[in-house]
Amino acid sequence: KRYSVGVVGAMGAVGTEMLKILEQRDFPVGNIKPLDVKENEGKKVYFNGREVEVQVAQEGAFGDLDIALFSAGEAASCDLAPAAVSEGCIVIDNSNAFRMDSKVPLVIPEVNPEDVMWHEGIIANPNCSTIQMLVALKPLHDRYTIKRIVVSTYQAVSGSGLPGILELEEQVRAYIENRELKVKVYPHQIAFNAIPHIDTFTDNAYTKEEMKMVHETHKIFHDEKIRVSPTAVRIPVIRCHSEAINIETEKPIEAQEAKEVLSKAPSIKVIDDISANVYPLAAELKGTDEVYVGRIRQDFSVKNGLNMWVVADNLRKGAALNAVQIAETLIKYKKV
Ligand code: 11C
Repeated sequence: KRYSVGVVGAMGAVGTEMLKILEQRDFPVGNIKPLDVKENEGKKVYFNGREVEVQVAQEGAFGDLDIALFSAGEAASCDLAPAAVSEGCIVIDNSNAFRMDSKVPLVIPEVNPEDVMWHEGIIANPNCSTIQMLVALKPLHDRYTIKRIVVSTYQAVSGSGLPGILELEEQVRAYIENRELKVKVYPHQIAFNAIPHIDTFTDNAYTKEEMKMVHETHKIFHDEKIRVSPTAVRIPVIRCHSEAINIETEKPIEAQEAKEVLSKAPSIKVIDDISANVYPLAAELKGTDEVYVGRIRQDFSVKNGLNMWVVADNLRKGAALNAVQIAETLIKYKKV
């Protein structure tokens, strides 16, 4: 069977990647329908060597689709996802709109694929920082039972879509040319800086981005007991989020054995040879699909603890790829 697939936000940073990944993975697409805002109506995208016109994402546009991959921001998802479902298509939503809704599964195919079984029309794609963290931690949680996670993120500007990328590039140019730096997307200059502030602050003095990592971990692992202590930081990297992750486990954990467990886990590549200065690097991993883990070492400050460095392409595994893998999981479980 081939499926009629819509991509909402087809001209955006993640939407572009979704189209590419559907092609690259040879997803059984019968008909592709790129959808975006009115201003982009009639623009062209390429799919499997063919030019396809962008149509307007609006009510009534979903009736001929089996699956719609949404990545046009939270407001667009709130407006259009329920309409898409009532028009008969399954929505895989990359925004924060429905992630914590108890009727909506939140899925990472390597971690909780079976959760697609109970969808009622919408399946949510987790936040990029959560996805790469949990892909890396799932095999360790299974083996050693994680009690507490302390994580600091180093997040690329493409997490804010094309405007983030353009702002960094323009600020770097302005800095070199000795012009005034214009600040629009971020609360401060992002070029040559590190900003400990992603998304808005919540009442508890953490940001929304940080709290997503707490709540989404509980929902995806089906484990409310894991304590998560996050700090999310934006850095001047275009693509690939990096994370310094510390875990404390119930069972004794030993670095060499943990490395072997990680090496055998799905979608993980261990790159870890400090004698040769080898560890995962954002600049080298753009366009990749796996979650890369390195600097795996004992946390000698606690009884059972481990430290590691985790890097993944935020637009691919952190967003577009995970969404396409959810669609593949739906097919595998015959839920579409
Ligand atoms: C960032 N993690 O890097 C964000 C982007 O909830 O899907 C994705 C926001 C989300 O800015």
